[in-house]
Amino acid sequence: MRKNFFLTVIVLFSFSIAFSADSDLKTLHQNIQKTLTTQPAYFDTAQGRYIPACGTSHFVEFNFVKNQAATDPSKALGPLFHIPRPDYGAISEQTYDSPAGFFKVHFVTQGPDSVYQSSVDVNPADSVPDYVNKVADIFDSVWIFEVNVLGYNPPPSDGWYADTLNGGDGKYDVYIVALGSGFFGYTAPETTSGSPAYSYTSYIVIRNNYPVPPFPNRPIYDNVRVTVAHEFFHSIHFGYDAFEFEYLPGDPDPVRPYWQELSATWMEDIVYDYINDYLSYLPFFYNYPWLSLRTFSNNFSFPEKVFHPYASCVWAFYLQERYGGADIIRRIWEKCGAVSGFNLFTATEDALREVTGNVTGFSDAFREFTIWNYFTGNRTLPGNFFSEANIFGVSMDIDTVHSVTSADTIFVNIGSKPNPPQNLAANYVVFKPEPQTAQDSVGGLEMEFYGSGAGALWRISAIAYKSGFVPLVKEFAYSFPIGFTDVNNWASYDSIIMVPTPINFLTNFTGWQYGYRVNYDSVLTGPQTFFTRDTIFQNFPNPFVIRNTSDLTHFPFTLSEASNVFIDILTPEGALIKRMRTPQPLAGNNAYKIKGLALAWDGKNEEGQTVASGVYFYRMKTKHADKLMKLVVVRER
Ligand SMILES: [Ca+2]
Ligand SMILES: [Ca+2]
Ligand SMILES: [Ca+2]
Ligand SMILES: [Zn+2]
Repeated sequence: MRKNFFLTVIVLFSFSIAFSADSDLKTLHQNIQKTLTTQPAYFDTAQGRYIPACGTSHFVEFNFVKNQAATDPSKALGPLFHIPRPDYGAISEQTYDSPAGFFKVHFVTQGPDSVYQSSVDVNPADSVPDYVNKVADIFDSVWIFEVNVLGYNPPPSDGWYADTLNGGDGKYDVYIVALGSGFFGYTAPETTSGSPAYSYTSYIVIRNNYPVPPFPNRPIYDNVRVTVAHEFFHSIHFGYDAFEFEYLPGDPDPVRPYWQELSATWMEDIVYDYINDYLSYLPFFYNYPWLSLRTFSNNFSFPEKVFHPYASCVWAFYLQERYGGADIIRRIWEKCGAVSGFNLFTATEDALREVTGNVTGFSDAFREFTIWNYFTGNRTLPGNFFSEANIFGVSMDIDTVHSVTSADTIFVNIGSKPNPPQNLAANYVVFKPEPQTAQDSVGGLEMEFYGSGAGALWRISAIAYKSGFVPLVKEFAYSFPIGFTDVNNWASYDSIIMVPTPINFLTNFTGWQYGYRVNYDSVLTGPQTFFTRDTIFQNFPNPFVIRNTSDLTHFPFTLSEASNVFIDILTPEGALIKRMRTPQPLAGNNAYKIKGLALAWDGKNEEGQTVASGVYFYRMKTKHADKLMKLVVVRER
């Protein structure tokens, strides 16, 4: 109560002064409002489709500018300076509290902001348009998923600030309005929640309609679902740290919340695996392998930069699928929230070292990520790398393809690459072995790499790949400026791919040049094996959301030799719910990692009943592995 009173006084005080003291801020706010209500969707001619996005970054930047002004005494702007939320002008606003009680939905049934099918009120017939009911249900469902199931802190409540400013009460406010066709919706960070100071309250604005086009042609509520899953994750982000973005003073795009966008786009698919909206962004990653993970822009002259942060959701997918499930992303966000402002890279480093027993850090993970990215689209290798790689529709753009015979030496000077990789990006250079005789099919490739820039901190991979088989991956031994590796038995592979990546955090987005020398050597022979032991991975999707009787969760693994596979699903107390085993041994030296190959469970117990929502364990055994893992079941109503 005391906190309530104290903060309310500050709001009123700063509000009255700030209004006249900082007209710049008001102008900036008006410009953002204009952008959000008028900007059309970008039309991507290559894909032949419109690509709407999220408007949140505009308000992230606004909040940052506002906060800077607030700490400048000459601006006389208090930290609680308040910009009005969306309103509906002369049309009187209606509100609807979501059934689970988390949200207050603001809407109108007349005028330009009028909701989709505003006169349809049958399911339920409660004098609230069905669109509003459905939006509220989806918000409740997403809150339960992201907060209760995945374990994130709920966004801080705005209940303590003045009634005229907080939407009416402490419920989280959602405003349904007409937006420019460029936007699915946005989330606006608003005011410090007090503790810590960088934890912010927020509100969400979503569309009153999702017309096709420019929005994807699918049931309208699927467009609402991905929007809500994405935007509500932003409101969680602002609760952890409203300033968790890279800031590059003087840059045309100084505020770079790419981690918010990539993790929110990833979250869409964690909550609603079947919708796959993220696919439309992927060409802006895979066609531009040299662009840094830290790319961010609002300038549509460079659409690849505008959409790159959304497409970078693949980094979050990699972290999730490689390091034991969705928890790794929450761990990173929790660490981001422990330090005011941008600390993403140390947060990621620390989270990775925790979950791998200090074996893997950021640099190791990023190098491996560059390998996963090669095996996407038409290079998908079923059972390996991204579980949805086959639907990505794109594979990594290749810089150069060199054919190599035993007589050739491929030599490329430093400085000759048109698109060398920026930091946290890569190039893909392919060498095609072309042995001419039986004699020179024995032997392998000798590879040398020349790196420019001691600051590049190069990590260089070699992938030896025969189409359809699990690739052999090696890392070059590298000490600035020279690295080398060998690939034995070159005739065993269709291609040997060199993947150089500079893994540093310098505020320098010039590409790092490199060169190389590659030749055949007859002495490079010797056997290679792919799997030396069995590996059991996290089930996917996890959490396992059961909406339909056909929904399945999959249990991926690899086998070094032929083996039966056993799975027991258990309650947290250890009671057996369901036992599964393969009817006969599965082949060895194989990966069983994708839908159709991995073992699957429909969520039913031995009696054929779908189990209740909750945490379960599964024990999975193969000839050479035996592991107890956790899984979460969520039944949707
Ligand atoms: Ca409120
Ligand atoms: Ca999916
Ligand atoms: Ca932080
Ligand atoms: Zn977003």
